[in-house]
Order: sequence, then C-alpha cells, then structure tokens
Amino acid sequence: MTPLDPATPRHDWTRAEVAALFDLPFTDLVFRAAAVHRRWFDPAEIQLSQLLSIKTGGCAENCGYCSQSAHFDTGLKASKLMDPQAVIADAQRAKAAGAGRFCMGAAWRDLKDRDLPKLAEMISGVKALGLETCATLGMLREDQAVALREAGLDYYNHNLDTSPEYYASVVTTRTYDDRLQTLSHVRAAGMKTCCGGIVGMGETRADRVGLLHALATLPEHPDSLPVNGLVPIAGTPLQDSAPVDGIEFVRTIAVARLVCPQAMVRIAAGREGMSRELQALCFTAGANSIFVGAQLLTTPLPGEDEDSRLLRDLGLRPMPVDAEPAARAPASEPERAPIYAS
Ligand code: SAM
Ligand code: DTB
Ligand code: SF4
Repeated sequence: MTPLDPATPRHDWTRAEVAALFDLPFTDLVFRAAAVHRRWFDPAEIQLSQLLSIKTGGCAENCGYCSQSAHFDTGLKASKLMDPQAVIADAQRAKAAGAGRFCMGAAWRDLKDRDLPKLAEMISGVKALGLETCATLGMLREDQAVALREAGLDYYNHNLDTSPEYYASVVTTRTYDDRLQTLSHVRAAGMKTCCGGIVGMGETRADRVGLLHALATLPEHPDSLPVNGLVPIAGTPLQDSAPVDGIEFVRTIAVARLVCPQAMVRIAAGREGMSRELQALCFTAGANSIFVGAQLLTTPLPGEDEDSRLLRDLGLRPMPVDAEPAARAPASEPERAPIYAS
C-alpha cells in the first residue's frame, strides 16, 4: 500500500487506495488514523461547534434525507429568516456554554442577494463575539461568497453527501457539479470549506469510498469534514433506511482522517443515537469535532449534560477558539514512526 506519510497531504488518491484503507484490519486502520491525528492535532482536544437553523423548512430542493424539503410532508413548520439580533443572542449563549464555532444554516436552494444585508449583520455580530463563524446557505456565486467573507465568515458548509454515482438517487433538483462549483466559488473567495457527507442512505461501501475519494482529490482538502449518520425523517424517501453499522461508521471516520489529515473531522448528525463507547472509538480514530447544544438544525443532540460527562470521562478538552489549522500543525518535525510506511 502507498506509504501514509502525514507530512504531505495528498490530492492524488486513487479509489483503489481509499478502498484499501477501508479494507484494513480494524485495529490497524484505527492505529494508523490515530497516528496521523497526533501528527496534526492534539488528540485530547475536541472542537465544539453549535448550529442554529436561521431559516427553517420550505426548501425547493428534494434531498431525500431532509426534514426541510418542501417536496415531502415531514410535519415541519417553515419559518422566515431570523432577526440578526436573535441569532447573535443565540451565539452568545452558545459561547457561554463552551462552543468555539457557530454555524448558521438556512433551508435554501441558493442564496438570494436580498438576504445578504441581514446575513452580513448576523455574521459580523457572531464574529465579534470571538467565535469562529460558519454558514450553510445553499448554492453561492463567487461574488456572494466574497460578500460573506467580507462580513466575517470563516467557513462555508456545502456537503458532497455521497459518491458522484449515488448522488442522483438521493437528490434530483441539483447535480454533483453544482455542488463542486459552489465549493470552488467559496475557495476562490478565500474562505475555508466545510464539506463532508452522510452515511446510512442505502449507499454501498463503494459509495463511501467514492465520497472520501471525491473529498480527498479536491483542489484543496476540506478544512472541516463532517460525517453525518443519517437521521431518518418520517415522510422523506429515506425514512426507512437501515442504519450503518457502528464499526463501518468508525472506518469512515478513520479513512477521512487518513485522506484529509489536516481537516477537522466532525461526528455531525446521528450522534444522538450513538453509544458513548462508539463516540469514544470515533475520537480514537481521528474525529476531533462535534456539534453541541440541544439540537442540530431540526433534530436533537445528546445535550450539554451528556456531552460534558462524555468529554470529562474521556479526559478530552474543548479546542481553543483561536486555534487556526495552521497554528495547530506542529511547528517542528515530530518523530516519524515507521508505521507510516507499510
Ligand atoms: N440547504 C443547505 C444545503 O443543503 O447545502 C444547508 C443545510 S443542509 C440541512 C446541510 C447538510 O445537513 C446536508 O448537506 C446533509 O449533509 C445534512 N443533513 C440534512 N439532513 C440530514 C439528516 N436527516 N441526517 C443526516 N444529515 C443530514
Ligand atoms: C453537516 O454536515 N451537518 C450539519 C451541518 N453540516 C449543517 C447539519 C445536520 C442536520 C441534521 C438534520 C437536522 O437536524 O435537520
Ligand atoms: Fe434544502 Fe439543504 Fe435540506 Fe437539501 S439539505 S432540502 S438543500 S435544506
């Protein structure tokens, strides 16, 4: 197998190489991922992010997993874009509860220019609190991405969700190329990308390989890589999807850490249904970020009490807010262990 040298993140992964990582004996895979994790990050630190749905429901897209699509009857009540001051107040509470990043999500197919002034006000207000800012607002043009960055937006979340081949089985109102185009506008605007996917949508192992291959061969790796476990939503086409086995979820996390070594790898949706032990395995395999608070966008999270008990029991600390990726990389060459070449 190709040497896994974490000092030089690669963009030329082949699908066969990514598949071979998934196929490793579990103990070997987790060990390698944990070694790469240590190379770039303090493994005792977990980034805590908080999400807020700033515009809920009524979305024109037909993503088969989503509670917020207007195409499905999920019983969700749609609402208008929130008032910036209410968003900033929520971010203030998130910060007081220990979050370091605040992510604002809107159920939009694409961003409309008329909403930019309100968005700029909330982004700059959240940034002024000393939080990292992230938003997920659907498709963007490059000039819109520039406007968001100028307002103080650090990260833009836009997921590829699954392999290019499986994508059209999940959503038909947009294409994989549409997603790639928005990601390229975000990068061109000088913003960091948050881009990952979902497991448990009926995809195969080959699709999970395809997703991670797509992410690892982007012109720049995602700075943040959320791995969502599908939260099945009644009324959506994927409501009866069988959950992915926990071991396979951990393998996905570990391979994400290996192919995008400098990314913040996040256990995103689906954490509520996971045991503490499974989450601990994910952290061992290289996950170093979670969403905290009572809920994601429309679905619940374990909550503050359970999360602080978990982190305490595992001896893990919240990642400092100002620890930018460049600052997190070791300043000097740490010892290179022979396990990197096999
Ligand atoms: N409308 C924007 C978009 O789709 O890019 C932003 C919001 S969307 C809800 C953000 C991401 O949440 C999706 O790309 C998907 O990965 C994830 N997601 C949404 N519903 C989910 C569910 N039921 N289970 C797991 N992940 C989900
Ligand atoms: C991501 O990959 N997961 C988050 C965030 N980016 C925006 C959203 C998860 C949403 C889960 C379903 C819900 O709460 O509606
Ligand atoms: Fe809309 Fe995003 Fe939900 Fe798709 S995932 S239906 S784009 S809110």
